[in-house]
Amino acid sequence: MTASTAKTAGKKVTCPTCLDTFVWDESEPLEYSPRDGKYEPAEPPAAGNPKKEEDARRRWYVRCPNPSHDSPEHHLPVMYADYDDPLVVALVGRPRSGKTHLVVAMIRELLHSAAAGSAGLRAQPLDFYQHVTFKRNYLDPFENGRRLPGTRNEAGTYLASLVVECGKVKRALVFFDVAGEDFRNSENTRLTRFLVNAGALLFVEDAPHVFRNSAEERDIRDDPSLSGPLGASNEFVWEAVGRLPSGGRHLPAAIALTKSDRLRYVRPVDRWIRHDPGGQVSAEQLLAESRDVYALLSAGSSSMTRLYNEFERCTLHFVSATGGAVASDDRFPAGIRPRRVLTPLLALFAMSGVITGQQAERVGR
Ligand SMILES: Nc1nc2c(ncn2[C@@H]2O[C@H](COP(=O)(O)OP(=O)(O)OP(=O)(O)O)[C@@H](O)[C@H]2O)c(=O)[nH]1
Ligand SMILES: [Mg+2]
Ligand SMILES: [Zn+2]
Repeated sequence: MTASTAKTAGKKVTCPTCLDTFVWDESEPLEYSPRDGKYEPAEPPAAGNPKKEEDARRRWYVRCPNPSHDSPEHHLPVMYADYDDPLVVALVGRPRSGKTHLVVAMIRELLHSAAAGSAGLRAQPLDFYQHVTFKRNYLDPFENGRRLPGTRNEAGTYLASLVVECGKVKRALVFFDVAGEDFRNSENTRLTRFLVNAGALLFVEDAPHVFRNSAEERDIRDDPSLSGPLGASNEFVWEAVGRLPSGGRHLPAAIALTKSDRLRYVRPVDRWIRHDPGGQVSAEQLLAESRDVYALLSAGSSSMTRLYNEFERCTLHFVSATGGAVASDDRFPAGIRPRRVLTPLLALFAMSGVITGQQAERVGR
């Protein structure tokens, strides 16, 4: 038994995939073989050298016992047990609102940007092999300016898992991003049961959808990439909120008005969207931005302003995942230029105790 094995023995963990809680047992570690796509019993490391044992353990997995037997076989990296239960970041928003592009842009900045570093954050993938797949399917195409497809997640699993460190805080993170349509699917509620474990909520609304009275309106209405009637009430969001534990109003919430590049000639969006605050966490700036988004939304989308009023700690944001619209060949013609995408995530981190300090304490209040 390695030192870490002893530390985690008997620990209760909640699985990010099936969300069952069970007693951790890594006495039969597995190793993943990317060639066969299989998990096989791990070679025991050379005994007596704790460094080698630790290094071997980094590549080990355990099979989730899934006590409720409701999910296909799945595995957890053994490192998972070294952390507290993860912060489950739940994306919620209507179909085609821009959830997937936004969360991919966020994770990209969290992992690789200087801005994340300047906020004191260090993030890395929790599961090496899963990350290879995530990178191939999402990060790389996004980076190369390709439009990401609409979400079809029949398993209801998380999109990505990371470990984030900030000062003394070390926390696993999992991001759930289902198809907007799934929030209205009352037949298969398994797809949205992650909401029961949500620790932070990222509501996504698209700017063109709620902004009706601009000169751009006709242009927006004719855009085939934007479905649904303008200004329609957001039943997707309310279905989701209805499933949150104890009403969910105590959970940290950020509302991202994405595709704000479409409003870049509209005041005061132009001012916000031109400037990216990077890793800065300023309670005053977040409040000023929230006020401006609120004022703009109160004309069109009562759902979002109502969320802001009802949630105890909530911030509102202008963001753009791509910096511009997609062209007919499913590419972003000028490549991707995300704007302010890290800010809602930093606000959520501040409200959920990943980022600490006096400023963080005041965010969203
Ligand atoms: N102009 C602009 N368009 C965007 C932006 N982000 C996404 N889009 C467009 O909006 C479409 C929908 O974005 P998605 O991220 O797939 O939306 P979603 O909410 O994940 O959709 P579902 O998975 O179907 O629920 C994309 O195909 C893009 O064409 C943005 O920041 N700016
Ligand atoms: Mg999606
Ligand atoms: Zn599980």
